[in-house]
Amino acid sequence: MAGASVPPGFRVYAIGDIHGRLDLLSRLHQMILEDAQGAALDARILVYLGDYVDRGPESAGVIDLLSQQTLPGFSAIHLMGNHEDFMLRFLDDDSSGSGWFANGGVATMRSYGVDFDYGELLEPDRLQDRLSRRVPSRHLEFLRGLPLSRVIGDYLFVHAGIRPGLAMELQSPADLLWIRGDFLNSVLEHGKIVVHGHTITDHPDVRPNRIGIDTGAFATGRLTCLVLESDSRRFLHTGTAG
Ligand SMILES: [Mn+2]
Repeated sequence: MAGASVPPGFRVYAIGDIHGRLDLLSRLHQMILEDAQGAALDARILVYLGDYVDRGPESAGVIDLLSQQTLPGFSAIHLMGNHEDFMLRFLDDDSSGSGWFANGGVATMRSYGVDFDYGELLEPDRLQDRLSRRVPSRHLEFLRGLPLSRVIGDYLFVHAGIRPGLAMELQSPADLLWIRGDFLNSVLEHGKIVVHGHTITDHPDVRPNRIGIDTGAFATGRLTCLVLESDSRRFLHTGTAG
């Protein structure tokens, strides 16, 4: 899709998977503030692509920051990632615990002050109870209210991707949160350029029909932000190129 753009006067900062790295998020926020300073803009929009929790050490801190005020002068869109879905499912149904624990959920529980030894992972009902008492209602409201996708101009923002060839209103939440191969390998035009996280690449994965910006921040220290303005694209990153 040549010439894809966002509306005149808009600048969009789309941020990839954070996974508990409050340190990197804070650094990136500072970079964004400096980047936007003095620019003549009608709208400065932050789009967070989901996966705020799990794996990294400060999931509770990330949710606390995102669920409070946004950067001054910006509006913010927070999308749901599959890891927020994991966490909410566990809080609703302890039988889903083992899948979440194996995918970084243990780090999230610790970040909420729920400490345990590994034997206790076999008693998910007790851990669910302890976590429920530790997660502030403001965090829960934030998590439960996250939308799955948003469109701005010629771009669609979503955590994982979309099922190629299917209209947006027919997409399943499971695909929007989880899809990989069928989306990543597709060369179909989707009507919009899809900006997504979920699947880690060393560098932003820029294709004609999609842009992946999950650079594995929790392990690499490299949190990536795509900056869109008019028909231009550029990137901000924390950490060093590697
Ligand atoms: Mn992720």
